[in-house]
Amino acid sequence: MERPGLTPEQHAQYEREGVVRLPGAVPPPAVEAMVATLWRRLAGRHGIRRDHRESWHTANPAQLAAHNDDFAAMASPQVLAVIDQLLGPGGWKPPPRWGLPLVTLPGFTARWDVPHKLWHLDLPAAPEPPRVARVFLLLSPLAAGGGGTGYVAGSHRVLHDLARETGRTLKSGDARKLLTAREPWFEALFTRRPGEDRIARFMQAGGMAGGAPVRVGEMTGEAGDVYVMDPLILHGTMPNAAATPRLMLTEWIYGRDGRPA
Ligand SMILES: O=C(O)CCC(=O)C(=O)O
Repeated sequence: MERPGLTPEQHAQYEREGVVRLPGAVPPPAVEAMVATLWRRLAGRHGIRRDHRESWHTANPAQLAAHNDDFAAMASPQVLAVIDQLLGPGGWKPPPRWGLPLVTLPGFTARWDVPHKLWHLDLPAAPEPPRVARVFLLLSPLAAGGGGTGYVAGSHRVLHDLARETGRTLKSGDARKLLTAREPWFEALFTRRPGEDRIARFMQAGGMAGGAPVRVGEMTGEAGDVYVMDPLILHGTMPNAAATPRLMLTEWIYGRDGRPA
């Protein structure tokens, strides 16, 4: 069976913005099975139960990884085809296990806003960009403000150019410092100013940095949607101001000549 990768339009969006959504990339039965597994893990490790809201005692339950294949179904034929397209068939290493859970329970945030902290890179921006594909799977439907991963579309181009121009390898903190010093839009993003409408400024209007359009986005959509993200996209955990849990999985896929940070 032919496995569809990114369409030319999706590929262009990935290059331009650094993030692209693949609607329904993982089929519903696989998603439902992984949701059930994740709730079992939440119950086993934290006593957090799906049907018992009083047990939702922390916003971001941690230590949800496991060394098993519980979430291998996130590597659907379409996801594998996209990774082949980005890193070359046979040009990447299957991760030791698929799917690190990302959970944000509701009830800890009254009002959603664009955070000024938390923005980071997981891998350094180097003059030679890392050969890594980053995927996120939505296990629950996510509306705006529902805790989907936040990202700065276009930031990969700014960081790539900065790393090339300075000839430096920029770890997350260095990248933030350089962006703060050089790019007023990022300086404003990283600073909280009382009374400012940050959603209007950073998500609706967006801005320019280093000649590239930049804008904050949230991963929203339906359960089964997958987002593919360039590894040099600045991103972070967002608050969940919805009434339902944010359930996602993420994975890093390294090219054969790529190195983990
Ligand atoms: O919690 C999230 O949505 C983002 C997590 C994150 O920053 C990461 O996996 O690197």
